[in-house]
Amino acid sequence: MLARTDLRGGVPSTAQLRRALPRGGTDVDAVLDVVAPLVAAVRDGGAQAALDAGERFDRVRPSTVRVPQQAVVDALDRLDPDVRRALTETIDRARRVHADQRRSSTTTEVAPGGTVTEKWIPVRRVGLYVPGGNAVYPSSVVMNVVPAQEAGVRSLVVASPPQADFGGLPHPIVLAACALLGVSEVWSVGGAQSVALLTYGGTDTDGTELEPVDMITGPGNIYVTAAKRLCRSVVGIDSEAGPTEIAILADDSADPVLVAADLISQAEHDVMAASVLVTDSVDLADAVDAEVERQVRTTKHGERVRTALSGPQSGIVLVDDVDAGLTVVDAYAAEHLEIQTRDAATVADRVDNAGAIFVGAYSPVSLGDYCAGSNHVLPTSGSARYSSGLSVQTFLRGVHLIDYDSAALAEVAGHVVALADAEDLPAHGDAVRVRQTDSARAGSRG
Ligand code: HSO
Ligand code: ZN
Repeated sequence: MLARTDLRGGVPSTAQLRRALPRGGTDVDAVLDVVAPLVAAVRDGGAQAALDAGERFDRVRPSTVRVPQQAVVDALDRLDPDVRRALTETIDRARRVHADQRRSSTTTEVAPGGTVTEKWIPVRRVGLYVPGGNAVYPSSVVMNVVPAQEAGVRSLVVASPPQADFGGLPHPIVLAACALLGVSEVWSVGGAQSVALLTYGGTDTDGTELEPVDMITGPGNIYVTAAKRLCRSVVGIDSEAGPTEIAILADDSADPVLVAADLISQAEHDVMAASVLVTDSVDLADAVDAEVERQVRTTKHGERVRTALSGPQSGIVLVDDVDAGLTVVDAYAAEHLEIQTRDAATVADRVDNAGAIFVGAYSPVSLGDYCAGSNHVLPTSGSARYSSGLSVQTFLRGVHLIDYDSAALAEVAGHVVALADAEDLPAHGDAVRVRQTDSARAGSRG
């Protein structure tokens, strides 16, 4: 089922690797024409336009966008106790990891009397999108909300698609997760219209104001991603999330049963999901192939998994050795990378590009999806080469405070003037020079 790419006999260049490696990806550009008028309609028509779009595309129309507080409380009351305990543990672990990411401000005395302080200020209001679709994702509520809260974001709204089966409210497990996290503002709106409404705000059907946000995070389908691309000049966005990916770097010490299970686990998300094994062992490749066939027969979403694993985005890459494998996984820059080799921690330490790295046989991606304490909103489609997963940092802005006294300014004034003149911007130099004359300073004080 898994196609093979044979890279034995020397590691190709990064450019060749990028062409040779299996990779799918969605064509967001292709839906921009459909999404742009929808975003414009919601910008101009607010909540009514968003609800109209939901009714047209998803055939469900909640009476208000804002979910009544009582519905959020009720959802938690009805939550299965096992799921409640699991979510509580997930939240607790995620909080511990994300609390450690908080940054304190730094002050550098650049010269006597001249300091630059970098202060970290949380984004004021954030919209967190939680998709519906193939699965419900209360875990994604946790992964979006916890870093925002730990960063000190004071105003948070969770938006998730209305479900016809639940009276036009988002899925009850999503609502229950919001309640557990102390999130009281939830909007029942999904898809591209959700991103547009978060961006521009509007007035709800009962007259309540729906305040626009400053930043939107969270993964969604191709329409959500297109809307994020269109709205990103007005709001901040975390990233354009593509289908989920797992790459596994394994040698002959790996257990094919575990490797196959992990490849299947992420393929379960989506027919476009990518599962890639990179190995220097043909025996392991053969064993994993056989194991995948065996396990797919009994897994619940077998059809979806089969489609994902046999797509061009999935496969097995054969390499000469683990060193060559490291070059391959760095070029691929997977959202999730598992290291199932001898001395896995040392090998993991040599990886440059991955959204998250799972070390050894007992750290599967599923653990990170739910309960490791790490974040599962991670860079996809190779963007791990230059970006990171969601963290406290996502929700903070570093602002410089520049505080020089007159002596400190005088000391460096000549350099400012020289650079201003070199750039033919003499008024810049004058703004410093004018502070150097006693009369000007006395005048400004008087
Ligand atoms: N693997 C997904 C996250 C997820 N898995 C949510 C299960 N639920 C993307 O990192
Ligand atoms: Zn997952």
